[in-house]
Amino acid sequence: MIVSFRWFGRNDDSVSLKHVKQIPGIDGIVGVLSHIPVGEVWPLDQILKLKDEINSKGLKFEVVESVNVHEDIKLGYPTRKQYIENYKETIRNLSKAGVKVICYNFMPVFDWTRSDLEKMLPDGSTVLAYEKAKIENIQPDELIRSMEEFSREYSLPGWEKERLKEIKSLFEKYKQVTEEDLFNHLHYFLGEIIPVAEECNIKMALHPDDPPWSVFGLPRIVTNKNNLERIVNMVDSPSNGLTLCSGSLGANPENNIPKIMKYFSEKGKVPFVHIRNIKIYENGDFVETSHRSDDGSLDIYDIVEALHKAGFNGYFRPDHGRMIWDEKARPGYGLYDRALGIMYILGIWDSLEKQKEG
Ligand SMILES: [Mn+2]
Repeated sequence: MIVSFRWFGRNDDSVSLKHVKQIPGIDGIVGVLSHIPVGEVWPLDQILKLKDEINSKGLKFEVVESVNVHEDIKLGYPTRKQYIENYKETIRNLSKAGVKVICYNFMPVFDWTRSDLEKMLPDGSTVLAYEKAKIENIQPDELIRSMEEFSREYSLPGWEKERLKEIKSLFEKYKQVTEEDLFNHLHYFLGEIIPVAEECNIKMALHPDDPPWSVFGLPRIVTNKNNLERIVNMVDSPSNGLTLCSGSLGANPENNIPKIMKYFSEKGKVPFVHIRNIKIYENGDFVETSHRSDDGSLDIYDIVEALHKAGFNGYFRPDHGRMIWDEKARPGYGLYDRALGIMYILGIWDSLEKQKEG
């Protein structure tokens, strides 16, 4: 298991690479060029600059998250052709810089969705939270305003302003799009990009929808084991893989996360894993928690054990963390709790390794 840490770049992150390097067991950075508009090619010189900066601190740069997919591709518009060509070019450029895994998602309009970015837990920490009633009763543009208000000065990944300005017309466009249409558009996209990724020795890793159900009536398909299976079978290639994210898939209690992790890892379809715990309430609301199994509804021990049993040797990162010890950071992406998460997961992993030897 290769330990990595998401970092948004020196101008868009409160955490320094120097501090990341001090996390025990850390191997590399999950990087991004967040200022490149969705649909445009990531320029090689900028990728190489980022790589040099990361490498100069003794960290590797082998995973990227996210190269976002233009809405015209998800909508299946004829204009997708150019955006897909651009995407291929980005894959080629990333491979020239030594990147091995690209995490992406296929969620219409909204990336991850929460009702609250600073929900206080009983221990006084704050976390991202999802209250169903709040989401059902809020208009999308109100949600965007409140997300912006709480995002501090940082850009929110997947909530690019230029895209969200056109929110109303996007909703109109998706009215015609069924889940089956979305599957077809994903299939077309994979058919185009996976051969390029394969040539470049890059593994594409599709992230599940977060949360794994429809929000605001938009279609969502990356939500459960059956759909994941359908997607990895669309194009049969080692480059057509998944980012299995415990906290995203796990928000639906019907998704058995250890089983899903083991099943797809054994098939060789999991180049990248996100580990996060959440506490799910009776009514389906959830809050993010510390990684510890006792603190949430997911058994992180079982999840790590499932990966260990499957011989998982891909990249992992702690997903979100709580905001603790008065840290001021991008919601979900402080240093302290994510570092604690890594230590918890490595503690489990190391003891499993010892048991194997013993
Ligand atoms: Mn995730």
